[in-house]
Amino acid sequence: MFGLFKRKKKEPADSVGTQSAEALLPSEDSSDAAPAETLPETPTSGTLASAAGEADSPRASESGIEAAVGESDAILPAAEPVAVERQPQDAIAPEQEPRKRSWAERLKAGLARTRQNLAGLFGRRRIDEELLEEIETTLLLADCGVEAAQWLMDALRRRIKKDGLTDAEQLRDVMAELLTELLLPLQQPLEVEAHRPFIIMVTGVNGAGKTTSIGKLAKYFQSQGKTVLLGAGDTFRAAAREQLVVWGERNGVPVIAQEHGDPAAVAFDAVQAAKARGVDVAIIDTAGRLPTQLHLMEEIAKVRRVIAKAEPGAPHEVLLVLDANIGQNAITQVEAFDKAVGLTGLVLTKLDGTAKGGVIAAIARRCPKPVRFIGVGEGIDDLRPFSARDFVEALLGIER
Ligand SMILES: Nc1nc2c(ncn2[C@@H]2O[C@H](COP(=O)(O)OP(=O)(O)OP(=O)(O)O)[C@@H](O)[C@H]2O)c(=O)[nH]1
Ligand SMILES: [Mg+2]
Repeated sequence: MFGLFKRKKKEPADSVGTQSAEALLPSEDSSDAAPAETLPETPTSGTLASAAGEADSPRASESGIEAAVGESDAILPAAEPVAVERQPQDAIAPEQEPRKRSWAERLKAGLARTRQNLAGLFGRRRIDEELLEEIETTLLLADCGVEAAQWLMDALRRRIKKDGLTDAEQLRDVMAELLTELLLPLQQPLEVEAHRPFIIMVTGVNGAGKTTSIGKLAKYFQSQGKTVLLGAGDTFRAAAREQLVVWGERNGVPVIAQEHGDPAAVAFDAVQAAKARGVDVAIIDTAGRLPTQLHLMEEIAKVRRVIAKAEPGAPHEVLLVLDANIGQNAITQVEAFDKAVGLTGLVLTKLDGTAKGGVIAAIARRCPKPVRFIGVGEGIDDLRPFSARDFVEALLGIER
């Protein structure tokens, strides 16, 4: 993966707006995905305006969209070579570990910090007010947010009273039960049977893991016997298109892209192609954007409207990809993207890293949306449907 980004940086800009877009996208790297509020206002507001201007060009206008689609200049079937030089294997090779850790091991490793903090509290000691305060602090430090921490503590106190609990060791199972109760409503697997093609639009801030998740989703749906098509709706950077094309090749699925398109036109093309080819699932990538970049939020709302023009009722799923490491900023992102595009589900990525895991509880209390998938790595198989029970077990270190 890293190699891909290294190369991307060396490439000359080869599409309209690439340079300005590079300037406005703060980082591709997850670790740099700063919280929206803390990012300085971009010094490139001039280039931002020009990027937005392109998106609003007559070519992209909703009235002119049919004409624009007719001009589509690149429909890239899976095996077809593309103009850009790359080495797909190198670019998206998963970790070269002798034995790759299992899914559960990686999730557990990712949540280790929170688990260890909680484990220290559920040891041999009596339940008292001091312990309860420590548990609450640990929940807050684990990104649960005030509402979820409060909800869990109230429920915990009720259970202690009701069941007459005295020993801290008894609290681990109670906490597991309460957390599962809190998270279970978010466990709603994505069903793609209802429509054909089933159109998925993928949104999120820069570097959240959208494109990587799309690559993994393509594999996931194929493993379910579905045919898949991808739409390269991140038209800001040529490298973004290339990245999706590589994932398309890796999965052996077609990628709809345009050399000089705008996001709405590409999305329209992708839907049309999905209908014409009779594929089961079309997944449309979009460029990363911050909720504070209002014109870009408007642009993505337009992409959604154009998809609906191409196929009434679509998109059938609007996913927000969230980096699990961003803490309470996740709430801001869910609310902002929901307002702009009407979210129907979330993908939580990077749970294999330093994520504390509690953010999912915060989402459950503050802005509940189905968590369709969670990601625990950069490899093609590192995405799974969210299971509240598995997640809680990994978080609390419960073996079954
Ligand atoms: N460890 C880990 N890394 C991930 C995961 N998902 C994505 N990444 C990495 O995060 C980085 C950004 O991923 P992308 O898929 O390019 O993110 P994006 O949201 O498409 O980024 P932009 O298009 O630039 O907005 C890449 O280095 C990915 O390999 C995950 O679940 N775990
Ligand atoms: Mg991307």
